[in-house]
Amino acid sequence: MPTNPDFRYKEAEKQYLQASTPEEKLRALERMLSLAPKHKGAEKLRADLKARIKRLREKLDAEKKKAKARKARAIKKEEMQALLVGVANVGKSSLLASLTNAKPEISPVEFTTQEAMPGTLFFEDVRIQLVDMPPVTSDSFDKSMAYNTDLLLLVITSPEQLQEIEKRIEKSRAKRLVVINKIDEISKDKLNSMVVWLKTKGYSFVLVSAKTREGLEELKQRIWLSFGKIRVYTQEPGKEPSEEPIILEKGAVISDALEEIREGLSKQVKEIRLSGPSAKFPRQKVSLSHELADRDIIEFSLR
Ligand SMILES: Nc1nc2c(ncn2[C@@H]2O[C@H](COP(=O)(O)OP(=O)(O)O)[C@@H](O)[C@H]2O)c(=O)[nH]1
Ligand SMILES: [Mg+2]
Repeated sequence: MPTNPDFRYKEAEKQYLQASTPEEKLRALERMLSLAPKHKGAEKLRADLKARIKRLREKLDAEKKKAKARKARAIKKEEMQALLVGVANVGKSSLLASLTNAKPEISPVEFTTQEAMPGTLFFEDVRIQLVDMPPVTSDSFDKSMAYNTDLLLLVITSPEQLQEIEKRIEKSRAKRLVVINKIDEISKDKLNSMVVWLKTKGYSFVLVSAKTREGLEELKQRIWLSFGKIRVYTQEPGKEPSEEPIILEKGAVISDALEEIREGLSKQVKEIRLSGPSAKFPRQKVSLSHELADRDIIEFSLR
């Protein structure tokens, strides 16, 4: 095995040139420094290596910090989540600002939104997580979020944009609701032809203007309905119904509601009385298998 320091230095230099990651580059540079000649004539070489090592270390540290921050900001999906997706400048951020408590940056400059931003939409006793997304055409658009969400709000101002969006999210199984925004500045003719086209394509859609707020109440309603869930309230004998409903899938029965409150609760109830849309009359006595409807009120006593 050759022990010639000059030969080993050349080997390390070769590793440096062939390195495929910054980490490998850094290791090779450190090795080069340890093998570099120590005499006075090589001072400049050693100083140069040290400077390159320092720069690379700083770059790696900065990248690590960024990755960590990105992870910390990752949005935790709530029970009901809808994403605002679309190309640049269609008014996604404006819609988030109009529908929720969030304060995103809104601007006519394209690609203003670089990162997903969540807000909470309060609608008739329920809270829905609404997320403003970077444009689908940008690198910062996180496809995995589109695959894991419940509802995609496809925000468009012209029909071609819909194909542009679908190309990028076609594999997502989430429900879709098309939101045509800026109806305050779209001509009647263009709007009519868009409506006809969406109908033939079988899309559900809503017409809105984030600017004039036209259609926003209907949009909220349609968002809630898209989840296909029901709200059920509980009531203790002689008291007011609960303010926060239990959210259940359509088709849920009384025992589902009780188990949602506390595991095992359905085995402890003595008597159940039901009021609301699915009851024949207020405080009707029902069994655990009674199918619930939106806005039902359950009253129960324990054994
Ligand atoms: N006329 C009109 N302009 C809108 C409407 N919604 C948003 N804008 C404007 O369109 C531009 C882009 O809005 P922004 O919400 O940042 O779009 P994003 O890129 O999709 O998030 C801004 O100048 C908004 O003021 C709308 O309903 N009508
Ligand atoms: Mg935006």
